[in-house]
Amino acid sequence: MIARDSVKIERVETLLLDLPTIRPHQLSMATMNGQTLMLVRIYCSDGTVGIGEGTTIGGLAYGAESPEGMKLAIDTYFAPVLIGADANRVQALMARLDQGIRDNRFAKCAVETALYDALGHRTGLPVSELLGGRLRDSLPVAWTLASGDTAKDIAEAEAMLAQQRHRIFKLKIGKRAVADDVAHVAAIKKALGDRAAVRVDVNMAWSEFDARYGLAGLADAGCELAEQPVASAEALARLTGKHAIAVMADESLVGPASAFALARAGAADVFAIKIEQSGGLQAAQRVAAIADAANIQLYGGTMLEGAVGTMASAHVFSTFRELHWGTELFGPLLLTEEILQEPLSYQNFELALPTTPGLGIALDEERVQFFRRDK
Ligand code: MUC
Ligand code: MG
Repeated sequence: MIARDSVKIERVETLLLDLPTIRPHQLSMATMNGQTLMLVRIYCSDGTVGIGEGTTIGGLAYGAESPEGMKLAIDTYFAPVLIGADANRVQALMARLDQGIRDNRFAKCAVETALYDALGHRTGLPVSELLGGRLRDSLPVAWTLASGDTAKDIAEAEAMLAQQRHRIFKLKIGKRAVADDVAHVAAIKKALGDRAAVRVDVNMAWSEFDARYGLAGLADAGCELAEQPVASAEALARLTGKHAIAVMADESLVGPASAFALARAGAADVFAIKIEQSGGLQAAQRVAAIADAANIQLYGGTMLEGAVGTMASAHVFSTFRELHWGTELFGPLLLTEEILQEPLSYQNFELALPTTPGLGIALDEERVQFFRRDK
């Protein structure tokens, strides 16, 4: 069935869900004990409903948008642009939103996800097909070790290997002295050996001087990749290619223009592409195109989204030609509660992509209402 051009957007609904995490998740800038999902639902005149999600990490600790702020922005500024508009013209709608609303990349991503989900239900196609077509049906998924304790992290990694859930581990460092962090990473790599890949995320915590020393130590310890060791793109450029460890940009990568600047400066071996940081699904594909042109390898990143944002990311990442470093789409596994009718499928170290229309997931409405903040 071809999408009809008379379908209008009738209603936009936003809600906040507070869900606990399975353990405290320690990053250099925040410790998370829970995650807030901002869900958006777009109701269309043909009866289709699309869902999207916005999240962040540690309130305003990671980026300029909070879940509460996304909700307010969508209710007040996005909804009047969307209501009455043609629901089939996703590109045109996103262009209109970009024209009238500056930044707000996370909120735009949530809305674009909902528009594509609805379009998928209308046309019978998965979101990955609407985005040009997938190249893979499942994606490797890394797990983040961030308990703050070396022995606990090793035990957690062993459990993940035994369950065949993850064999790539990203260690959150940057809170302790550099030498202590290097020792922590070395102990974990030594315990896991060739059974697992070990990478780190410093979340910008190091000075350039710290990084010169830290990257050398990490490379010696067998750590294969360091994500955003320093804050500035200039310092990233000076560090890239200096040690036998790949340097990946995360916080510096905030959409296509930044991707172009990083590529031109030679500031990373790898891009951690996140759909929210990019400003949406198509924007993430534009970032991937710039990486492709610059021979920069790709990693599918997360803002610790729940199931909706995770599946939107998976559909986008499945369309990338190259995905050398896999993904970290484990967000739903960090939460204690399920909000889908059918949980996502994590098996044999990979996340499976549904072949059903839209995102291919359905919310469990009772659970959504139960965890809703503003009942
Ligand atoms: C980040 O900085 O990459 C991704 C995985 C994780 O544990 O935290 C996020 C944020
Ligand atoms: Mg990161």
